Amino acid sequence: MAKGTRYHKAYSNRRSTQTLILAALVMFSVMVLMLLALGMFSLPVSTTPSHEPIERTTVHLEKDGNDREERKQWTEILSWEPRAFLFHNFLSKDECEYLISLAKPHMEKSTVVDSTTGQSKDSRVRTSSGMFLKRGQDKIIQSIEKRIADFTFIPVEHGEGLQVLHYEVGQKYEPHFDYFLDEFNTKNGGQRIATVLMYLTNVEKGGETVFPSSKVNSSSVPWWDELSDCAKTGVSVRPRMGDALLFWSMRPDATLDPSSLHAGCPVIQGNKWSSTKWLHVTEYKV
Ligand SMILES: O=C(O)CCC(=O)C(=O)O
Repeated sequence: MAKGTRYHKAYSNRRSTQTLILAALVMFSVMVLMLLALGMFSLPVSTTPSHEPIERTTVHLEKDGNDREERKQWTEILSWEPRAFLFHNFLSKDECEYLISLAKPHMEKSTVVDSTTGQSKDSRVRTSSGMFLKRGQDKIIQSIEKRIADFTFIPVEHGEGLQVLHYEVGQKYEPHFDYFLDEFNTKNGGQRIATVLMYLTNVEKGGETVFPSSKVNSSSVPWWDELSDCAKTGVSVRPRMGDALLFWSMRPDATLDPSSLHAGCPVIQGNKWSSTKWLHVTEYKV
């Protein structure tokens, strides 16, 4: 009998310990769920870009005269807010020089779009000179435009003609958005969804493209001291011949992304040549 009582006591002690552990686990889970719901606690999700370069296979490009050229290409994730990526060695040296030679005889003072009328106007915000090439103008342009479509997954037909820009010492493009806030400019092709900015020359000092509202800051990069002051807020890209910067003016949910605010910093030393491809949501008629 005494043996039976001891067994019963030990059994019920074990049961109550198990019940206590179970109750504690349930209470802990409820607390975690409540904190998650209140936004006071978050699970460890990485929101910063990895900065891990994504290797791409080396491309073999067929040049005029069946000459083959090899370039090592890789993509760097610069920022997720805005979504910005740098594609190294996107253009060959020959392609960069070709774009400059096509544009050079036709350069004119750059303009900006008037947000009330949608018309081009002269501005002190943008002091470079530039010109537009025709979409599909020749075989080399067609091959660059096809590469842009492959890289962005946006069809060639959604792109405006390439714009070639030239900045001399002191010239710049102040912070602005590439998306439109007027109805006039969205009639053809809808909103601008993304921009591909290709650097056609190196720049000795300054001339960086900067995203001042980016959540990421370039302060950890080894070349921080070489950046001009203008490029030290947010994330910035130093112009390197052949590299292409892709950034999105719209978020994946199709809303406009104000973190895509960007600027071309003043050139301090040297010359900056670049080429811009603006891509629209639907077909852009040329
Ligand atoms: O030249 C740059 O770095 C910026 C150019 C730019 O913002 C543009 O063409 O929209």
